[in-house]
Amino acid sequence: QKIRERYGWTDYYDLNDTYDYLRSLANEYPDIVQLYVGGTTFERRDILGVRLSYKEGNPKIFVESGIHAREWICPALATWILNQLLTSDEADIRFIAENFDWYVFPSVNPDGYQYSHTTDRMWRKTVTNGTVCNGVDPNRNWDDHWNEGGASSDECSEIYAGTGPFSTVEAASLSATIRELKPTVYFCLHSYSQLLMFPYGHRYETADNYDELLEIGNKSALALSQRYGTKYVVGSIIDAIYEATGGSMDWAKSKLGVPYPFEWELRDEGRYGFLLPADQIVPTALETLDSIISILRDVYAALS
Ligand code: PAY
Ligand code: ZN
Repeated sequence: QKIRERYGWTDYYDLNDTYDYLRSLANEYPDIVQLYVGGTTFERRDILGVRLSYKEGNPKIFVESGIHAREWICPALATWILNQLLTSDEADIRFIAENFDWYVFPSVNPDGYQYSHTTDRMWRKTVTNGTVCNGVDPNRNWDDHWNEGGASSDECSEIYAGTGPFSTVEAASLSATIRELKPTVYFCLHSYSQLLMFPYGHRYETADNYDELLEIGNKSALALSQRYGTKYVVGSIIDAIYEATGGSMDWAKSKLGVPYPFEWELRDEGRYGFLLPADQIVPTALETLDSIISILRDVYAALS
């Protein structure tokens, strides 16, 4: 059976199906969607994404989804958004589709994502052949205040930062792509906890446009809550959840100067946690898109 007949959002799909779905979009919409290889992995997979663009000269949005393997709602949400951008008639969705260039990577930790499907559903990190333990936390391996708190030098830790900044091929290669693209907006998708966060995860400084990010974030969380009453807490990573260093969003902000970075910790608050039932994919996606639209309306206004 063809992927387009098989793939949907009432179930979770593994890496091959997710990548096949991206390939099918590039086939069906060749003028709008092109495959984009964002990097490579320890097991020599591509970090595959797509560029979606309706016209020249738009500001760029980079969507980094699934950096943690077990957060399955994230790749599902990323492909759902692509489908909406391509097929929806709603004015708000057409607006964000046509006035931004989207670079969407549903699973930036593809080895880990596949491992979480085949071997260990609760896998978080990358896959490596470590000396004692497997994997690096790919959201602690970026070159910004690397391993300066909320990260670990213990190979067996869930928040193992690696042997140095960008020691993983995943973070190194993906960061090179992001540096080349220089996006205006950087979205990270994680689960769970229902938080909308922005930089920083460290305690050394606050974002240069902290007040603006907080205001945009608060409006966005309000927009998200309108549909089903889902409550999100808004704040910097260190305020909203905990200290964490060497994360991708902090790097994008401090080293690339990306003005509008946001990160969602999607549903839920812990009842199901990473094992969010598939019948919550669509409601999660709908409310999250409401919050994305709110942010992008504000960003568009701020840029014009
Ligand atoms: O930079 O995103 C950050 C730090 C916060 C996240 C992290 O630890 O990387 C938060 C956690 C995540 O999504 O990975 C939250 C979940 C519930 C967890 O695994 O602790
Ligand atoms: Zn995560």
